[in-house]
Amino acid sequence: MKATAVAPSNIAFIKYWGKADDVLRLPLNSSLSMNLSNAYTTTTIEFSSFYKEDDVILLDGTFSPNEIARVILGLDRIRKRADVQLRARVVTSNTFPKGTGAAASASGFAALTVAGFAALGLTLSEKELTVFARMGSGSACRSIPDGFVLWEQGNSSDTSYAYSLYPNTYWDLYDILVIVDTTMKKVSTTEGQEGVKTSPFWHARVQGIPEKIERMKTALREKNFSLLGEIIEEDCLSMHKVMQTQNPPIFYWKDATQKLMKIVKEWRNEGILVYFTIDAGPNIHLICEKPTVETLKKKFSEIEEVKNIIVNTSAPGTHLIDDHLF
Ligand code: 2P0
Repeated sequence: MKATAVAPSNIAFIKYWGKADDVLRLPLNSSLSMNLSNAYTTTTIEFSSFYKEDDVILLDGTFSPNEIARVILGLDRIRKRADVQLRARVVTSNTFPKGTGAAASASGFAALTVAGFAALGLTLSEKELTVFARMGSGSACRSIPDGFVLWEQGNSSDTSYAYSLYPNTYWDLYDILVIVDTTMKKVSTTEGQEGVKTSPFWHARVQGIPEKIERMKTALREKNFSLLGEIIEEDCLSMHKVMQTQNPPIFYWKDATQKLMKIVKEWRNEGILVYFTIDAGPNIHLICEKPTVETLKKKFSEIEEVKNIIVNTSAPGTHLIDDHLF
């Protein structure tokens, strides 16, 4: 009754911001992402009558009481589906610290879902696994399938799920996560999204998403990097415009973030093909193809605001391993 899963975090090229249903975590729009090879969570779960209550441990940090409660709710959904009452021990570890701008809730709930059902001996379809991961954290559903993933908005729990458009081996794309600030964000993504409809721009953004997804699919199909990059920046800026015009407004960027955004444009003018995207935090993801990675690494050494980088390529989805954490 023990299983261990490894789940990648993912970076959204077209982003999820705002829910149509807060409890089921149905999104206001479809989103599209790439799994990250060097930002992942490993989770071991054991269900046993030996445990009198759920025990949730993060090896490389501490969970807040709210985070533990959210994990236990995830365990409850798994128990209900499997029709068991057993309590569990959950031990988890991330390759990246919290607050770095890689989504720990995405990889965390993907790993919890896959390890949890496997530990109970239940085999679910990939689609159903993405539905359960989504109820833990929306973006987690995108960490279960391989490589380049589409999360269909849907209009019910069963129709809002994620699937792979292309495996990770399809295109050697890179995401360099550039850390400029490691302080924890003050507004969680769950809280932040509650105010989405107070922005006068949310509806316009959501309305434009289906067309943007079609353009992104074309860019992926044709491996057209500049088209892909343009859409990535366009959607990042449109999401942040919504965040910044909510009431109360949320401004995740720091001076260093904006400096990097400008520098990326200058680099493009110099002929270096790189585009940026930013999630709910100050750190910035630079998207490029393989030949550009070394050039960028040299450039970063000249920018004092760059504290660290995590170089990711596209990764497979969540999978089970035999090497347990306890
Ligand atoms: C994304 N983000 O698509 C966007 C970009 C943040 C900015 O998905 O409330 O942590 O757990 O469903 O999944 C963050 O949202 O929110 C997110 P919940 P989640 O990657």
